[in-house]
Amino acid sequence: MTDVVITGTGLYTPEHAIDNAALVAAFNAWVDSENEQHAEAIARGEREPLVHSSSEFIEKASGIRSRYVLDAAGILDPQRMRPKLPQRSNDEPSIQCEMATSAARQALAAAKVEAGDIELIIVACSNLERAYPAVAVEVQRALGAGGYGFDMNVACSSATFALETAANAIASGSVKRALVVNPEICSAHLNFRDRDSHFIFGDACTAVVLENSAVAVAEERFEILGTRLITKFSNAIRNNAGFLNRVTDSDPQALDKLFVQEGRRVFKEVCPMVAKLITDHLAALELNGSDLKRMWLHQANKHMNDLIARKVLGYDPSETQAPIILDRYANTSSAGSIIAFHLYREAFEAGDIGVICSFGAGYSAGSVVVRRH
Ligand code: CO8
Repeated sequence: MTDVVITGTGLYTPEHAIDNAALVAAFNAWVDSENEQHAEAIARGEREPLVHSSSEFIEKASGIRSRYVLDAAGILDPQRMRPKLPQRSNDEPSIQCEMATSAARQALAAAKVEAGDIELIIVACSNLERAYPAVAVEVQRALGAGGYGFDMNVACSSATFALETAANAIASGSVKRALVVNPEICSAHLNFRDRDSHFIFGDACTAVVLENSAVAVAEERFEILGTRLITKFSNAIRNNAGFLNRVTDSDPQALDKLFVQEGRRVFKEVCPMVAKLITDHLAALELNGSDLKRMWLHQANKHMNDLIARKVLGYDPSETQAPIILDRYANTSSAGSIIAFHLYREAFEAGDIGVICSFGAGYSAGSVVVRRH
């Protein structure tokens, strides 16, 4: 049986950050201007006034304090409230390719692997900036990698689904080295005028190098003990943007073409599903919660992570057992659990076990159990 190891990770963080206070100030300025514009209709009772957002609510309900984004100015302009990312020509690198190569170069350096030795690239994320050619093939050329590449989308679970796909390609012998990248531009598909969700997402890109252990040279490596994936259809998180918008004669600017969710329902339905997935996966590997030194969980909501970790471990996790990065990154969709893995694996010694777990729209969830060599 071929052992598959993770030998390097990388993280691209955009330069711009928006804290809750700045985000809420822009949102509230827009609310005030809308209410002023419709003051007469509101006074006649024909229209409900819009309500302010609040930094205190955001931090208390989600644990988010700030987020990184590709363009802050466009989001914070109450007349615009969406990032401004100018269209590039076909001869320029795409935005996701740039994010991906930045994170990938770090991961390759950590793994001590030359780009030319990568035989498979999977670009896995919630939103791809075009239909084709695949961003992964562009990344392959930009890095000078060999083999083949393809894109995949399983929303927030894209990273763990791609890790399983890459690990299987290595285990079957079809490739020796693979690269998984997660360029998430969540700010482009977020409705910054929706009080319930305007604070949830940020942008980032992560990268992971996986290798057949027989060819790996990096000192720090994590053996993949097993992967397990589940999906269960739900409309509670949905985005109807798609190539048929043009021909269904629906409004491509309508709000259902952006991220929409029933947050409380997602919380209630997803937490038990994820805790069961991890617990069952550990049992299949003849492990249990007490064998886990760390849980690198998807970063959507601090209370969700605390609840899932408590269900799996049997007690309240410490900050080091289930690290939180969403306070400064917010929800970066599929990149979240990998950012946690990238930033928080200090003090991991040979034999220590952890789980990388992502979950989200679909519903979908993936568990990747790893052991430090
Ligand atoms: N400011 C002040 N008050 C507010 C605000 C606000 N901004 N928003 C809501 N409130 C009020 C509500 O009006 C309500 O008031 P009342 O009680 O008087 O009716 C009260 O606060 C409570 O509202 P909620 O019940 O909505 O609040 P919750 O406690 O449920 O918290 C959360 C909301 C934080 C959204 C929470 O429900 C949550 O985090 N849920 C889980 C979300 C989740 O995990 N989603 C997964 C999404 S990720 C994914 O898979 C998609 C990937 C695609 C990425 C694409 C990028 C765009």
